[in-house]
This record gives sequence, structure tokens and C-alpha cells, in this order.
Amino acid sequence: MEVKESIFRRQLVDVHGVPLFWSIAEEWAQVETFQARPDDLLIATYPKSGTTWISEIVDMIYNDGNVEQCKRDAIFNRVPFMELIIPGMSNGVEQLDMMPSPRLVKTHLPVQLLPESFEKSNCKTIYVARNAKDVAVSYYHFYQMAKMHPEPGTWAEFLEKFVEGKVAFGSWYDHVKGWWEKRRNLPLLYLFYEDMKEDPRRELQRVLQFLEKEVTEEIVQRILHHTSFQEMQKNPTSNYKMISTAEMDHSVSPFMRKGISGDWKNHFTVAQNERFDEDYAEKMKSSTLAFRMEIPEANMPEKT
Ligand code: PPS
Repeated sequence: MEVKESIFRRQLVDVHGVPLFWSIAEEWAQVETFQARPDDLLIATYPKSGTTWISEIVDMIYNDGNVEQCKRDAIFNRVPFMELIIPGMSNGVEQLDMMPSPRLVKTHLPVQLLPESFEKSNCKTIYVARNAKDVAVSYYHFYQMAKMHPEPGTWAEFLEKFVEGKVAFGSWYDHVKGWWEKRRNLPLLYLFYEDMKEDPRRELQRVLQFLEKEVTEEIVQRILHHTSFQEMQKNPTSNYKMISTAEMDHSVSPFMRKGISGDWKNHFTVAQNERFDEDYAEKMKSSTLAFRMEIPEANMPEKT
């Protein structure tokens, strides 16, 4: 009798040097030939860097701050994940092909794997980057709850894989640097999660300016409130609770976990931190990119 292999917890598969889910690798031709449109907005991130947060912000902007309208569907349907193809469960390419314009498109692809139609269509891109240590911690918890990933092993084992770029979507270092360079040839706004935490209003204004949208102060306040961690955590259309438990098990670790900067301090040992810093300095020395590993408490905004 034929034994059907589970779609979950399978090894990652190399696509042009980048480890991806096996099912994305199998259907890579579909992803590669994805047709971008000039009025698409691409939201590009390394995993766990604030994708859902910026997606909710942009959807609110597109809907003039109408909260009910933004609750029309789950975030993964309002902003489809382009390259995510899981047989019988999701196909971001097909989902987006059927979607009317203007579309919001999510990708975790490193810039060198982006389908060429994006550059040709010259559509706008928002990239959000988050410091590597908090990403590693968030990713470790996500690996445990989101079953498309291989088993993460212990924290020490996962951290090792993260540093070597042997995790889904590859090296964090190459990802943030690659997209940083790309801002020279694309209409691209490069944001930092830490800046969004420190001053969400300032960063929202930058997004509005980039999208050439003007909204009233009342709408600004509504967007800030609706997209705060506390609101998004309890909103079923943004907290990923509408996804099947087979795919994501929130009882293992919730998708909306902590939403803070500096949580890495609760996970890295002194020795891990020293090794990480040494390796980090080497990998990032060629770049002008600068990350903040935490935000001083004094800089944190009042609650909205
Ligand atoms: S994914 O799966 O890659 O699309 O995940 P992503 O949305 O990029 O990242 C999830 C982390 O972002 C945190 N998050 C937020 N932080 C602050 N404010 C808001 N509104 C917000 N929404 C999501 C989420 O909690 C994950 O981080 P951790 O550190 O795990 O809590």
C-alpha cells in the first residue's frame, strides 16, 4: 500500500542556493513566472520581521481607516503570500492571479529570487527589517508552531542553523543586505521594526508619504490603534487564528507572541551572544546597514 508522506515537517529544499519549503521548490516555475502589475504594492520581509504588522497598516491605509472593512477577511487572504504553495491548502500565485487590483502582495523571498516581472512593472515595495537576534528568537518559536518548517531542535541547534542561513528563506544577513542594495533600482521604502516600535506615528507618516496618501488625524489615530500589538493580538483577522491548527498550532506558541524588541536577551546565553556578535560583525562589515538590538525604555511611545 502506498504511504502518503505528510506535507508537514519535511526538509527544506534548495532553490538557487536558498532553502525553501519542499512544495515551493516543486512549484518554483509557477513562482518564477508570477505576473506583477504596476499598481501592486509588494511587502517584502525576512520572516518574523513585522510582515503582518505592516500588512495591516497598509490595508488600513488602502481602506481609509475603515476597521470593519479590514476585518473582511484574514490577513493571509487580504495580503496573499505570493510564493507560498502548499498542495491542497494554499497557492499564493493563483490567489493573486484572481485578485482585482490594486493588490497587496507578501513575499519572504531574498531579492535575487524575486520574479523578474516585479522589476519590469516598477511597482512600489515596502521592506521591513528587524534585528537578527530578535528575528532568530521569534523564528525559533514560529518553527515550533508552524508545521511547514522542519523540527527546529533545541534553541542552540536552531541558532546555529540561523547563523549558517540553513533556515527557510535562507540567510538573514544576505536578505537584509540584498534588499538594502535594491533600493537603488526600485521604488522601495526600507523600514525597521525597531523604528516602528519606537515611534509608530512617525513611521506611519513615512508610509503615507511613500504611498502618496493623505489622511485625516482621526484616521491616523484609528490606524495606530487598530495596528497596535494589543489590538492585532485579539483580532482574529490579523492574529492567524483563522488558519487551520494543522498548519499553525497556537497552543505551542502564539503567532502574536510578544511583539517587543530585545526579547533575545531572555534566550541568548553570554557565550552564544559573544559568538553571534563576532560572526555578525564579519558578515555585516561590508554594509552600511545599522540595526538596533533594543530600544531604550525612555524612547518607547505612550500607549495609543
Ligand atoms: S511572518 O510569519 O514571517 O509573516 O511573521 P511576521 O508578521 O513577519 O512577524 C511576526 C512577529 O511580529 C510581531 N508583531 C508585532 N509586533 C509589534 N506590533 C504589532 N502590531 C505586531 N504584529 C505582529 C509578532 O508578535 C512576531 O514577533 P514575536 O517577537 O514572535 O512576538
